[in-house]
Amino acid sequence: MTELILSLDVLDRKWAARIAESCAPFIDAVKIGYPLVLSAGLGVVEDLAGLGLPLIADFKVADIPNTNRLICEAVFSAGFDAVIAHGFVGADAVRTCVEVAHNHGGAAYIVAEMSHPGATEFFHGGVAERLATLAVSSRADGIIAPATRPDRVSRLREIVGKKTIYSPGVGAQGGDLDTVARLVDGVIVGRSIYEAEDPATEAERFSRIRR
Ligand code: O7M
Repeated sequence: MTELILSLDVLDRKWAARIAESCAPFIDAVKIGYPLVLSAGLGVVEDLAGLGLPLIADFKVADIPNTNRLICEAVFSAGFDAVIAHGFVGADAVRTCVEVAHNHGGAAYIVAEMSHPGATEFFHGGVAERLATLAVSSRADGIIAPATRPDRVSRLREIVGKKTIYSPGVGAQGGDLDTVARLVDGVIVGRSIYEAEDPATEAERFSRIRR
């Protein structure tokens, strides 16, 4: 079974809650980040908490250890269940995010390689492998890897073993749902669902990967 994670990158608090509620039966978690939190405020976490689904904070945290700690403490105090952080800031900064997450009974995921075309300028090749290795040595719960490059996901799987891989880039970015679903633990889908005329119907269609 592969999880379906709804990436709720909409800007309106009520619209976000409505989409999440209608899609809830078909998804395993909700990921929100800067677009929604900066537009609607942290109160949106309270709106979504009632769904009973894990809530992932996609702030791609990337700072010195002390600032990472402050950000992650705020994330978990707000009610999130997991945080996503960048690994290129180094082991000490990553370990801080993992520590705070685990102290709160939550999870921390590290971005290993990104899905957009420009990602190959820096994140690609050996760098992504090193970031995945860092995620393992830092005891992170898993990595983020690109649905747009299934071959790279397979390569990164060799490094992280049974650790969780969550993968964005399906649909709007061109990644193929069924191909990537076989390789990862969860697929992150945004626009293909929340921009659909009927998001719940689309979420149900995507939810075939959960079987
Ligand atoms: O399905 P989309 O393209 O509308 O949305 C994808 C979401 O995943 C969106 O929130 C992106 O910011 C995020 N994402 C990527 O698209 N590519 C990446 O490499 C990494 C992420 C991400 O979630 O990082 C944690």
